[in-house]
Amino acid sequence: MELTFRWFGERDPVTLAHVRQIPGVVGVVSALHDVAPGVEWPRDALERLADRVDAAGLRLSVVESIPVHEDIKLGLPTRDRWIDAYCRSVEHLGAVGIPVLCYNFMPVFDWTRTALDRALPDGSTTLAYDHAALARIDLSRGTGALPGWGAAYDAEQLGALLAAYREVSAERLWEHLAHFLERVVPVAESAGVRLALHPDDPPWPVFGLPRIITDVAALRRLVALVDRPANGVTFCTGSLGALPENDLPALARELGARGRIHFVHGRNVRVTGDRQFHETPHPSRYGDVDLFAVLRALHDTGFAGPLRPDHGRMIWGETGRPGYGLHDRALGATYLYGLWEAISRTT
Ligand code: DNO
Repeated sequence: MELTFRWFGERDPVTLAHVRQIPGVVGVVSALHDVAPGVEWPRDALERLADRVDAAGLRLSVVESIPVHEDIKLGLPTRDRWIDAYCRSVEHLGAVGIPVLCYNFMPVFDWTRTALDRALPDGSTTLAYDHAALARIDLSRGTGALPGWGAAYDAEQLGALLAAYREVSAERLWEHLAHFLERVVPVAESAGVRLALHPDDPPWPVFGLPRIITDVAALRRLVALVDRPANGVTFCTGSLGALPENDLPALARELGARGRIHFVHGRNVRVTGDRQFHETPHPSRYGDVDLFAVLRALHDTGFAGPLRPDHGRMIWGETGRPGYGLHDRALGATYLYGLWEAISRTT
């Protein structure tokens, strides 16, 4: 296992110097954050990013993420042009020596929460989701008010996208994913890049949009779509853990044994009701994810890829990018590193 940490580039209040001081962390997970979705990533910009990370005494282990253009997910006639651009970006990753690409196939919205500052009894704040609260979010003015991630749409763009997706059932979205993977997986394989599809977060439809990468059956179906080693997953314990029926250790064992887990996001959640959860500190006892059992399953299957602590709470008065402060993620990293050491030394 290679312990890594997400870094959002020069504008991130968490610096590479901070990351370098977290025990056990050797790799960085990052991206080019100023390229428009769909556009080919310039190789020289990737080289500069990798050099910057090297100069800090770390390595660029994973790109998270290259966004998949909505035309690809919608299956529009223009999609093959965007897929070509995606393939060129994947080739550039390979040329620069970045071995893993984390991406997602969620229509319009990436990870979604209904609160970014839910207070926990210990005085920290965390990210929370409640499906009933989601239904009350007004999208008529675009995504401006929505928490959490990069893409933003004004009212007109969002209205057009939501209307276009009315034609796309879950099965159609699967077909569009297959079309994408049939073209990108062979390119990734030749370039020496492993594709790691991130599960949908949360793992159910939001705002009437289909979401398909949600559970054990979906992940099995995904790896079978194009049955090649380069077609794998990001095993995100927090996303998958929001659905109580997902047996995470068993799934880690199954996909790990097949060599299809290319990246791991370690995070914990407490499920508080139907489609309702909040994020917790990483250690197993605080949430519903048994991270010890997941890591043991990964270890048993010989997992040697990158793992990063996922979202942290805001603690010790820190302010910053929701889910991506320094302190609690660093505690998470140390916890995951400690679990891995204990498992390694006792098996
Ligand atoms: C959230 C992240 C996601 C992830 C993308 C991958 O914190 O895990 O935004 O980066 O879904 O494409």
